[in-house]
Amino acid sequence: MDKYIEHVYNALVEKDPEQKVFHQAALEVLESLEPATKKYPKYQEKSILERITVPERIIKFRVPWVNKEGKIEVNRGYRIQFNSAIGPYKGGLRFHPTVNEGVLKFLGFEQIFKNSLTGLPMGGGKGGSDFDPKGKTDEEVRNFCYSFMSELYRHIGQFTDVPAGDIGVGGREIGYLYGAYRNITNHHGTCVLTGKGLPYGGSLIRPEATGYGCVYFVQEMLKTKNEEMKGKVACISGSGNVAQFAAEKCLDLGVKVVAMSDSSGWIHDPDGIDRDKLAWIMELKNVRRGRIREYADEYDVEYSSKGSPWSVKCDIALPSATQNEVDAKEAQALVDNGVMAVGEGANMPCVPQAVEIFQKAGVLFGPGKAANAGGVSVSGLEMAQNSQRFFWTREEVDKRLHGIMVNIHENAYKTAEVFGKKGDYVLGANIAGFLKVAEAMLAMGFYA
Ligand code: NDP
Ligand code: 2IT
Repeated sequence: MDKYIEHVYNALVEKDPEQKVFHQAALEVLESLEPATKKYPKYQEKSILERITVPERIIKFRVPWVNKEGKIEVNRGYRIQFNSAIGPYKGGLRFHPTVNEGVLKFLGFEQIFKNSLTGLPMGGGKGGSDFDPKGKTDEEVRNFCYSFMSELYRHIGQFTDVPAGDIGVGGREIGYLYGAYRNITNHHGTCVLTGKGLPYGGSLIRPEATGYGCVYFVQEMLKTKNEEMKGKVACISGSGNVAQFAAEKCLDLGVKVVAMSDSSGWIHDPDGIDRDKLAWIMELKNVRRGRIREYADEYDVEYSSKGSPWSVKCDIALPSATQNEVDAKEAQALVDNGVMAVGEGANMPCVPQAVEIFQKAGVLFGPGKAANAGGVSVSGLEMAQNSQRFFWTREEVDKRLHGIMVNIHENAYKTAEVFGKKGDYVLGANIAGFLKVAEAMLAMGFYA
């Protein structure tokens, strides 16, 4: 490893030794930036890597709320305002028991480069809580969201920081959070959150955007090998927001989806999850809030709580659940079964060894910060529509989303080529995302 990169990485580990998942994300980015920092010494001279790896601000607060027994529970709340060189902080809120400062620093750090790749003026941020919405009543979730917002409201705003959803934060939670914001501040705040419901300022296609965008990105990767989506077989992990709409776009493009999962297990449907079955899954997950195991009972297919969907033979794998869900063994199984393309719907779902296995085997590998950038892109489009006090049609938003994903692909592909690593989308996306932010930081002097 280059001395400068090593120095920056070691400092991060030394400062916060327990933040393993953040170190992992930082190392991947730092290693791939080496050709850029060698080519442009100004980044080292102006300490850009030292600055970009430390959040501008971390807000950490207690969230007391009342459960259904009337007892007060307390969770931790966070907002990591990582980098605002190219625009207001932008990124989701995650509600999951595994949330801590290190997890949110990893996600906020990724978001800087992802948001830069979209071409829209958005900085990087992330937030959330170790609150677990699973199994809670609507009232409990609402109580929690109100309390969470009663601190967060003073740190956000259309020109400051614009949160959205992530794991455990979907339409229901955004509704409660927005309601709390309005109630506390007595104004609508133009665009203080994205992923809003349509009746109160949301954008068409925002719920679909991450999944659709991921499939558009894979489609672009396949084109570089003169391959098309039609007729391919896909495995998708997760059955939440990203997974559901990745599956829907696969169906639109003639791809057969044979596996999906949740945190308890996975189903294998060799006949394919068709539109009716997908609608059933959406109702199961978004309304009844049930488990994917119920699909196996309903459609008489195989369910397993052991292993993962990655043992099923497929052409396209779309890990869309959570970080580090695809290990080296699973990556090897996918390669042995002839996988052609992997698109990370989730943030960093493949461990570094898995990425290496895919790349060595010549599998097209689309890293999350490029492949799943569709969600935050349409969040940016939601902000644009809100600022105009106007809305665009479904077709208009989808066309813009598609255009953005094509651009991100081209940018990552060409950047990798320029830096001598043709086909390496990890390096291409990291450098392309970095250059814009670094130039903005240089232009603004050392406060940025
Ligand atoms: P959801 O909460 O809607 O769905 C998450 C899915 O992943 C569920 O099926 C969940 O299962 C599963 N899951 C969560 N944690 C684990 C775990 N530890 N092990 C196995 N499965 C797990 O979240 P999203 O679909 O919004 O997010 C999925 C991924 O996509 C995350 O990595 C997120 O950061 C990323 N992402 C999301 C974007 C968005 O716009 N929503 C944009 C870009 C990236 P269960 O229900 O059992 O918990
Ligand atoms: O990881 C992500 O890009 C998101 N959760 C979406 C962020 C957003 O602001 O829409």
